[in-house]
Amino acid sequence: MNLKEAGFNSKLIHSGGIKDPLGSAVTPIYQTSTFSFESAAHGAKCFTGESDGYIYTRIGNPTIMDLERTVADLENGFGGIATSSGMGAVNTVYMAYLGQGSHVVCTQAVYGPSRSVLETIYPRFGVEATFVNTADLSEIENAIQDNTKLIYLETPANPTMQITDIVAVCKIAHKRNIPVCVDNTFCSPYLQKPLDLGADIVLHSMTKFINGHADIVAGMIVTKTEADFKKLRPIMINLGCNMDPNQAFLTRRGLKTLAIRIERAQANCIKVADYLENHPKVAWINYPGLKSHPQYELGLRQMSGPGAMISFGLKGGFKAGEAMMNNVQLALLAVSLGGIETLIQHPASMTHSKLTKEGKEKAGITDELVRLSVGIEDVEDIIKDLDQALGKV
Ligand code: LCS
Repeated sequence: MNLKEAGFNSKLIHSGGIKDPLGSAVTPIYQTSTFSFESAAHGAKCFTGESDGYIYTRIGNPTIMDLERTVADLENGFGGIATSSGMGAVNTVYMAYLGQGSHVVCTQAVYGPSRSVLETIYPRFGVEATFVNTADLSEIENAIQDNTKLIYLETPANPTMQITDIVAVCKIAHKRNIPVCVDNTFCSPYLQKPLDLGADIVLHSMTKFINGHADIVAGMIVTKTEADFKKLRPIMINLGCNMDPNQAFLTRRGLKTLAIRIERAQANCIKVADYLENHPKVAWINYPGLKSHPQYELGLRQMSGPGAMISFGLKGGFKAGEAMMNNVQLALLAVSLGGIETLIQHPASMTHSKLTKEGKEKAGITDELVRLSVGIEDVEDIIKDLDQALGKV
């Protein structure tokens, strides 16, 4: 059967295509740093690319390649480049497309470090960044300069859940030959396929939904074209932010259940969002599955489901949010997201704490904002836990 034509769930289980010579049903962990060549001539051919043999794990490894091919298949892309972390993927993209004298337009509410590296590290190398509300297309149009080399989107954005219209942004960018990269961490390819919507590059913190078990830190870049793949892969290899075979094995295992995990977490999240929206102590809530979300219609168009992430504010502001976070018993007070367990955290003092005060304000990361990643526990227990914690506010 041609897996390219198979359904998403079949791809989750069977994509990868690394045949083990001993018939192992699961791609084994090739825990090796280096691979022996059949001859000196074979080794030389591996280096020129005339042979596709393995050389050295930083350059390529069967366990890692199995995962790279799988995620590329799920995203309908040309190829995948696995990285040691989501930030490894983000920086590989920045390094590949940005250089002395270039400019990037970036969603203003993105994962804190994806933004703060552009504010603190890249200016040293002559890279300029403009952060805009990418939900407003005119802000993107106005921010584009002659030297803009990349448009970087995160949608839904961490932690505001703001949605950017990928199709519309790609039209604007491609008229000017600017590539578009989308951080698809909050959705995973199960809920959103940016390459199908016109993006050139998609990346993930696989630490989140793709692995889903809170036991791995990992990243992935998928490109639509061979040209972008060839531009990015050597950067990852030479930066040394490659994945490790063990990490790849666990991520590939976690990925097999992506669809059923997201279905369950999302079903829980819809009920939790409904509960929070109707709670008298909740001032506001951002969840793409609620009609009150300002881009509810756009979410329906570009995502196949609203996902399992919520941000909200309590009427008592930060003090109330703090009291709630300090009183959860089932949920963990922890950063990260997209795992099987429910997590609650405070972006302004945790994941986005390195942003400037002004940056946080403009991005809508207020002190009162609390972020919730809904897990796959029994939803009655999640709600009971939030209810008792809110009772102590
Ligand atoms: N992109 C997004 C959207 C993220 O949420 C994160 C991590 C990254 C990239 C970076 O990935 P990492 O290197 O951690 O694998 N987000 C985190 C968060 O919200 N809480 O803790 C980590």
